Amino acid sequence: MSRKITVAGAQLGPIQKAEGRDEVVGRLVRLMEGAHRRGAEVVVFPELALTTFFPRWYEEDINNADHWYESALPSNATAPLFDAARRFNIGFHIGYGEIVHEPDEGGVQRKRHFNTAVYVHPTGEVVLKYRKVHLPGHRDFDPKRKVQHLEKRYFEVGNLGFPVVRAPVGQAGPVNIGMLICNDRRWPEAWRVLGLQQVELVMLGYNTPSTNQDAQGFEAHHLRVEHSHLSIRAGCYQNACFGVAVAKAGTEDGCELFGNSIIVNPQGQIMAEAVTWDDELIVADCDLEQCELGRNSIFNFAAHRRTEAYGRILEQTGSVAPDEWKPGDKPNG
Ligand code: CDT
Repeated sequence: MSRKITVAGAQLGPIQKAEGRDEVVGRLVRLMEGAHRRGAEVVVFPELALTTFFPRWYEEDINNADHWYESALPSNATAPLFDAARRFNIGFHIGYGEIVHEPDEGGVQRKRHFNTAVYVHPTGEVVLKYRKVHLPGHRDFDPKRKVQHLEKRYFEVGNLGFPVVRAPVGQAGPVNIGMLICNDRRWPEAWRVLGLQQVELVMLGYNTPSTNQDAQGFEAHHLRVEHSHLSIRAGCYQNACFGVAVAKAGTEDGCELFGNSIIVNPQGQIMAEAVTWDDELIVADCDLEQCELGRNSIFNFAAHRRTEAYGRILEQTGSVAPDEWKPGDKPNG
């Protein structure tokens, strides 16, 4: 059986704070229809694709912010997306704010908020759910910032690990699917956990401001896109997988997010890239057989990984500077 699939990334232009879910879902359905017309079997929408990037808005009591989250998928507002998936026989990935009542790590049942993504089969069934692990930004209002980035206030750290599911996609039969969300793409540990499960297709959405407010010195505009692409290309190459990385882009509530969504192959090559910062489809044909080369040669993990040398990765969170070497010391201090 051929292991070829056609994938689409559906980049979104800005979603303003006042834009209702119905309007947004209409845009998503139009993009999904376009993806279907171009032969795609899967379409990937960005992180928090149903609303504006609400973590930029400070809210004293997070309980007043529940309207930004989804408590059910599908809901009345999102049902047209699920109906369209069935109509066009296309699977889709979407990121959203999730509100759920479930026990916390201490076993206490309570309301919880996550930055979540799901992959939905063309039947409308949710095949895979992932909750963002690497939450950037800060918890409290930061008066020094022009624009807040309150992901640590709005979301708990994801508690599902980095799952990979083997599920049918289009004509290709089962495909090993995994997900990352936005900032996760910068962390090689996250990619490697997916790679260790033989992931073949990584779907990821992002909302990335085009200026870095944390930069002490100047971080050139173009390097913001470069760092995003560098991370995704390296992740795909080092883990022998395809990646579909999709932005919400443009000027949203006065804040600029970059676009430049890409589809990447296991050689780390960009197969397609968005050219606008608006609603735009990118499409590529992916031969999943290409995952075999890296997986069976340079990145044959069973043959070449040396876990005995990686202890620090799990034992240590922050970096620690070494003692200074002085003349007369032994090698390595
Ligand atoms: N959404 C998200 O994760 N954005 C981050 C930028 C955060 S800037 C405080 C990213 O890594 O793209």
